[in-house]
Amino acid sequence: MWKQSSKGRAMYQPAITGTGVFVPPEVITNEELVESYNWHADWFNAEHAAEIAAGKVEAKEHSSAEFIFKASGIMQRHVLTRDGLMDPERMYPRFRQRSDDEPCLMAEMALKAAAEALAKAGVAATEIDLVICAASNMERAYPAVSIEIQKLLGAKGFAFDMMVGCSSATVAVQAASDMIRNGSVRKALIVSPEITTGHIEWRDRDCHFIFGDACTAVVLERAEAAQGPHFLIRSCRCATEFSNNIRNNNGFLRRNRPDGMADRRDMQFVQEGRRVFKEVVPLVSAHILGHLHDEGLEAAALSRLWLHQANKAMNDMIGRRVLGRDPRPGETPNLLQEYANTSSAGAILAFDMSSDGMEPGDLGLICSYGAGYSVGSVLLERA
Ligand code: CO8
Repeated sequence: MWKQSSKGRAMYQPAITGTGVFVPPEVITNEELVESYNWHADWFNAEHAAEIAAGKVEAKEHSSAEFIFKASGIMQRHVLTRDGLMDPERMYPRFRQRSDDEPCLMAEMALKAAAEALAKAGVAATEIDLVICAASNMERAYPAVSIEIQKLLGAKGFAFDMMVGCSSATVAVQAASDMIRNGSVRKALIVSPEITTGHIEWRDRDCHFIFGDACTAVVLERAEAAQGPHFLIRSCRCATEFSNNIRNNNGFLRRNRPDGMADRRDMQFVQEGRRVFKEVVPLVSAHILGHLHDEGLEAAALSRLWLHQANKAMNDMIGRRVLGRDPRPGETPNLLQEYANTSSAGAILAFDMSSDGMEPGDLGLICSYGAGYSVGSVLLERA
């Protein structure tokens, strides 16, 4: 299934032929999270009683499971490990040191999700000629995590890492599908191993509940090569607009700056949640409607809207703005209650877990949004 471009070169129809998910088995419920946080807050307040009394340090208030569910729709999160998180004097996960000869943690997660995606697509790892590791943070600067994954899989071609916050996976889908469309790549694998628990601030009640760990994988290839049910990639749209409202200052110049190695709050995830909510809802709604308009489609043509999993109220609102009515059950799948925000894995997780029952010709749209700001939408047609 190829056609000529205006310059006479072959163009191929890209398709998603397999997806896979790895979710770590350990879970922390809101109640457990709040219990450990409140324990930490009491310990902190006792430790700093004198400074708090002198007005030099702010006392920590208790968190609440009711607030968390009401504000976000989250009931629990899966985590790679609970070890360290429940220790009131530590409050961040403890991972074992790995030698350079072992797969890194992100690669290990990616291999698990990739195995499922490749099996569903009926593609051997050795047939892959592009690997993109697309995630909101990377375990190291170099060598690229994706190149390690390429080697562990026995894949060919080339690999690169991509960091666009929660939109990393959808931006990677645009990049890979464009390469497949123009023939420079035949089969691509996108993995999004998100170790969000490593970079949230568990000691801050404003955000300690938001994230969970997960990894997704997507296999893309020419539609004509698909061996089973698949989704044609009709088009992608990516947009970015700079904002400091979601920020993490940890980086390679840390050691070189005054106070850089201190346990500073801004070296973990920081956000102005309320502002993000207010600014991103109209941005994403307009982005989706613009994408559909460019395709000559009305929102009514969509049978599924797989949105980034950040906040249930936010997704309900985007669903209403895009569809012009309340979304019907299952139309904008919500996985937050079980998995929380898994950053760039979230929208792919929704697609993987809620695309059953679609008939050939049915349309759906994946849309991620997040830090940057960044937005990425992928219009799919069930083949
Ligand atoms: N328990 C009890 N009370 C609390 C808690 C808590 N845990 N937390 C805050 N409160 C209090 C606040 O202090 C505040 O009190 P007051 O009114 O006295 O000041 C009150 O509750 C209300 O607080 P907020 O205004 O913050 O509450 P909101 O209703 O706005 O809900 C949310 C907070 C849930 C964070 C909401 O604003 C939200 O979801 N915003 C959108 C966030 C978003 O979509 N972000 C983008 C996605 S994230 C992303 O892209 C990350 C990319 C990088 C990945 C990083 C991985 C780690």
